[in-house]
Amino acid sequence: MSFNASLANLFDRMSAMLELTGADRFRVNAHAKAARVIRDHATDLEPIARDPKALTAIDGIGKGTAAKIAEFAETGSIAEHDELAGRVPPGVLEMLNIPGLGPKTVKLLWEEKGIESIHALKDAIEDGSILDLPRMGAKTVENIKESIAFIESSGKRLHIGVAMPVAEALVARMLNTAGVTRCAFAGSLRRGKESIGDIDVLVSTTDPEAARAAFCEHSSVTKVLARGEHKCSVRLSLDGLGGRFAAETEAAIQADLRLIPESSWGAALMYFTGSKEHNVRLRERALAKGMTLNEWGLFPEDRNDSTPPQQRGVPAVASETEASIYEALGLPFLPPTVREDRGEFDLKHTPRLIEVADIKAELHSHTVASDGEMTIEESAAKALERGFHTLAITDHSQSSAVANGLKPERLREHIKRVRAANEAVDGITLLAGSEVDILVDGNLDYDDDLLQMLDILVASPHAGLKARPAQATKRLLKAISHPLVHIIGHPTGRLIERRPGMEPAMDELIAAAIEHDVALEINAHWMRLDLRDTHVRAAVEAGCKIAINCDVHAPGDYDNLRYGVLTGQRGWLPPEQCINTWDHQKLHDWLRSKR
Ligand code: DGT
Ligand code: CA
Ligand code: CA
Ligand code: ZN
Repeated sequence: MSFNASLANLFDRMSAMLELTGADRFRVNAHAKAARVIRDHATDLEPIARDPKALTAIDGIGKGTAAKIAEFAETGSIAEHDELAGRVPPGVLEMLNIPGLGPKTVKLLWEEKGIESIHALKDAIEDGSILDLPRMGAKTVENIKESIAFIESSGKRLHIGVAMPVAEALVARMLNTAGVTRCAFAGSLRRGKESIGDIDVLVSTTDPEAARAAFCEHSSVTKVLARGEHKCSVRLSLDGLGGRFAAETEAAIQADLRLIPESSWGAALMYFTGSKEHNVRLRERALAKGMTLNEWGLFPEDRNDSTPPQQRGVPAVASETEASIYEALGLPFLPPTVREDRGEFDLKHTPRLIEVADIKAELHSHTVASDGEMTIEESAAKALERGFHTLAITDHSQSSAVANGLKPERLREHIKRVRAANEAVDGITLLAGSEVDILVDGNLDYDDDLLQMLDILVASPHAGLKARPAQATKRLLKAISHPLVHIIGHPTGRLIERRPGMEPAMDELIAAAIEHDVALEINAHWMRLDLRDTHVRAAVEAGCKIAINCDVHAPGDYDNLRYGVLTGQRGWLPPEQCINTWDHQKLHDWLRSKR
């Protein structure tokens, strides 16, 4: 694990342990915030760990946090953490992973019943002794039991590419149900996160019972976890859904349906879209303006009443649309993909972020010549359907033997074939390129005279992805500085939830990419999404060119584009900074400038 990731985990654990030991809110939140800032930081903090000035210059890191980072770099641990860990048994911390079980309840179980592990919790449920606790009814206990079973059976987050089609099918089904006037998904999925804990669906309807039935009684539902007046929760089977990689690890997902009065639609959509951190900031802002924000609406504040305003018939200042609430709070409309409390509250206008419709070229694709499923012509037809003006054919290079990489002789032949296909096909320009392996030493996988013949060169790391960060940085910097390289493909080589990939110094790569006029790729495949959102953000701020490519192997891969675009949006990517949005002339001028 990287320095940043280990450190962030420690801060997360400290925050949880502080909460469990009854520390004040402020300390709990400060540690959680530090964890988030460290995890999201695009560059390795280790080199500056002993430099308090450099650390506190980072937004969200104060003196106290900086001292703990230095301590961790120095000793490999943090005394405060070890002290807390001496007081909180690890099994108690583990109980926090059970969905629906918050710190308050875990604390109660621990202090009142001496329950110190999930195992002990299961025993207390089995023998019924858990029911002695205040506010612990049979229903609550049943839910906890279900949740334990759920984390024991899966517990994993789902790839966005698996969850999205399921959510869209759900929404379509609800919209086809009698009485339904509105339906949308919210949560992390609407924010376009790379992985999804559960699917959150909101619905407005004149026939609540029909909506509940449509949601809970569908054939894909394997278990109804709750069927209440305002909220239903189900577990869905994903058999047959989700594409190439889904089946083995991702068999089930939970989905929640919330029934929302139409007049509160905007407020509910805002609340359940999150992120939680964004919501906290919104509520603070409302309070500062003398108002109260909740999932029902934005209300004038009247502190002398403890009943929520909507229950007293207080008219909302705004509630029907998200835009009206942002406006009443003095904010521009903030797109869901930026709602992470990562600086969006400083925006003066709604940012124009990249959209799928902006993309005009695919610059990374494979054909039957290496490990793709389509011929050059078949892939070109798909790209044409999407309205692209350019498709780059970039089959694998010789070292990628498992992917049937092309030996120099075959590449020469292939270049001729692409050029001939380009002559034969109307309406689109086909480029003869290659996805050239960046070898472990940073050299490229063909000689320069052969590389020079290519219209476009995507250089990607495929092997040796466990290299130490310094090694990885050196390797990638060498490729970036190669004068014939246009794009660095999936720069870290990570696979989400399966392989961490390399952890190069992203700031150095970005600076070098700018210096050498190279674009860094967001690989749109939902297993990769590499660059990841935080890397994109750093690259965008520095002014680095970005490519969004589908790395096409099969016809359906063109449809992954939206996941790359969502990742771009989460990095605040404006269209003009993405080379795939450029018109034909501009793109080809740039490509030729490197020949
Ligand atoms: P996930 O499902 O883990 O990928 O992440 P989300 O963001 O979809 O989280 P989820 O499903 O627990 O809740 C959906 C949204 O509801 C979340 O983004 C913000 C809102 N929400 C849920 N619980 C809280 C809370 O305790 N406080 C606040 N402010 N918002 C919450
Ligand atoms: Ca969710
Ligand atoms: Ca949820
Ligand atoms: Zn590729």
